[in-house]
Amino acid sequence: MTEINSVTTLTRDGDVAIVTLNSPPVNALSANVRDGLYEGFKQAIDSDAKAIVLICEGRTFIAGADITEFGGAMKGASLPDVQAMMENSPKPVVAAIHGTALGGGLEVALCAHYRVAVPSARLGLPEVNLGLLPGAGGTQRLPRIAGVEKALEMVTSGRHAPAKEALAMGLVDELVEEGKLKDGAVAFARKLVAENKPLVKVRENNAKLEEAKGKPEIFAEFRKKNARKFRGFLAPEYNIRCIEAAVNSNSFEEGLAVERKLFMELMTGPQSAAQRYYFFAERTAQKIPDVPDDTPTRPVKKVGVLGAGTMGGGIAMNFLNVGIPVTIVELKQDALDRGLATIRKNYERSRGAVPEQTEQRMSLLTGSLSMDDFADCDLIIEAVFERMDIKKDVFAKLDGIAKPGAILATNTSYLNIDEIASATKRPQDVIGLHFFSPANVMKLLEVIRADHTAKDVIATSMKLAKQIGKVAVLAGVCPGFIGNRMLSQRQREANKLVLEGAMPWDIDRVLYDFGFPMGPFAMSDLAGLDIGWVKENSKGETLRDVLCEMDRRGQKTGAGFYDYDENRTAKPSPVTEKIIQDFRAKKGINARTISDEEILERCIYPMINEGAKILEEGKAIRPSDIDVVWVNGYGWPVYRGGPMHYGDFVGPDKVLAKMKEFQGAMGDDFKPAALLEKLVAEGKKFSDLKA
Ligand code: TC6
Repeated sequence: MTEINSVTTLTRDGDVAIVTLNSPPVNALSANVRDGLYEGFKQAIDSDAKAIVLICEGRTFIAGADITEFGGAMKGASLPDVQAMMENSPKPVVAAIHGTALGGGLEVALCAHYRVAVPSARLGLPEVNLGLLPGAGGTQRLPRIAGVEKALEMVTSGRHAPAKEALAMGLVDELVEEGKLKDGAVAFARKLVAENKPLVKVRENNAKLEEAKGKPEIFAEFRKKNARKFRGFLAPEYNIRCIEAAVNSNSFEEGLAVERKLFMELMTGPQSAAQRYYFFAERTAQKIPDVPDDTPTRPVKKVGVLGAGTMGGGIAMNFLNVGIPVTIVELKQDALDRGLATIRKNYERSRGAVPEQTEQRMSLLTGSLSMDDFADCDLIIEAVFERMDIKKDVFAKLDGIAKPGAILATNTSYLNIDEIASATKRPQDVIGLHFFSPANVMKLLEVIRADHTAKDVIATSMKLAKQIGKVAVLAGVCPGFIGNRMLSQRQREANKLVLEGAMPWDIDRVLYDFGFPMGPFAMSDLAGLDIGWVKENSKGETLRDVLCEMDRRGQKTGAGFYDYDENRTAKPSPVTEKIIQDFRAKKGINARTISDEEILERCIYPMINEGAKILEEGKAIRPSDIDVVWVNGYGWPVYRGGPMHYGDFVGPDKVLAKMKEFQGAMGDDFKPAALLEKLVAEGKKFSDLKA
């Protein structure tokens, strides 16, 4: 065995040389790995071996470029040098793939002459999710193997294709038995030598590109079909342009030059910076300083859910999906029947639904009318009406029913969890698990730590969140926690702006153009204006009161802030406009023209300011956690990183100056957070704050 460097070895299996990488956690292409590959291949080529296998130790094949190195100075062998060394090898090179071959990892594998993989492996070019494109020849080689249409789909979705599909695409040449990758790859390499197979260079294979030449409609249609999905993002369009260049260029090198230029543009732009920041933000959110990774967790083998409404049902589905049995309890038989039927319907209607799977999941679900049936549950989540007296009553009862050590969770979106916990004699077992509606779809889970919540309860909740496919963020107890607390700032300003002179559709348009999937008024119409509205208490004092009284309750009644046609297409409503004008007149407000810039600043800066208050009160661990909440739970465009990243992008000094200006003109809704003042005074940014 030759040790090439700290992460690379060169060994022999008879006449086959084996270059092995071992650079945990994911064998990313750091300078060290590139150096090891370059030198390893050089020595293998110079040796008397007849073929060369590239394989990785640990959980995965190369999972991509080392993202932590982006933006810094390039050190070590360059990736193109490594690729050229492999591709020009006079002996067959075989990449042996397990785990994932992603991004730069797949681009390396595409410079091998052949690829083998175990069935559980996945292959993809996910750079688009980092606001990038595969800048090491991926956009030029993938269409040469998989064809233009498949390549377009792969690079713009970033999807990880399973090995079997990769085999069908031609990305992989042979599947080898799970657990026997090295032997399989060596045997494959030997066969190549014995049969004198050609050294296939993907770059020379133009047949699939020829098929797409002179057919610009392929690209036009692809753009049109995905316009909504790609809206606001630069990277998908740049990826498409690279594949267009592959088809239209006169040589591989010409296409490669386009790829390199567009890659650099993305790499140095703000969108990719935000998306790369966000990649690490999501992973950092899982780290809780005083609850280390090795904190013991409690086993959760059975879950209880109180309330079979939309929320309770959605919550239950998360656990059924991963094979955890659920007992769901309702007060009345008809509500329970409705809840169970809705869960079944959701399964039956879901994409790719398979009847056996639906039955299997439903078989894990037990409906009951008695909370006593929670006695054997390890975790009980209540999703009942948002009223403190009701919640306290529920928790007092759960205290009497739940087994010792069971976790008692509330799905409240704003109530004080310390107070809820005080209804039990085991506040250490009480935690908030704030799911977002629809709970079986939305990725975000706010995990709320109350004063007495035990560390192992937090560790268990974070781990369980990952198991059910959620992105969990830890928050402290405060009204609305992280997400809704900041949302209320935006909502307040949006409502004020309407009174001052903007129309709901003006505000929605500005926020939509910023990158949100919809603005606050379209959102209200979708959710229903009458959520939490009680007819008997309505005094016609707010716009919402008036609209609800007129039975304009949102999309479901065909009208709300907007008018809707039969396809639910929203149109600005003259009725709403008149109501708003009357409202202003009644209050003696003279409407003024409000610029788009003011709308954006009024809606967004108070959110950033509130985020700063949340941080100074210690209700979020770090600024990036707040960003994870907003990207996953509220549709904040990931290419803007999140509100706190955006605050840094704009500049905390500019946010502070505007808050002061607004405060002077409109009062203390805009009172700057002490932390914001402090950051500006010290010339710092939110990203300088360490947890
Ligand atoms: C590219 O290749 C561009 C090429 C152009 C040519 C110039 N770099 O996700 P996990 C860390 S762009 C550095 O929790 P999993 C991660 O931060 C890249 N670090 O594990 C975490 O660290 P921590 C294209 C990375 O098993 C640890 O590894 N490639 C990288 O749930 C474990 O990660 C991608 O976009 C990296 N590339 O999922 C793939 N990747 O423990 C990105 C991971 O200190 N990676 N880390 O917190 C993934 O999608 C997933 O990590 C995974 C493994 C599917 C590989």
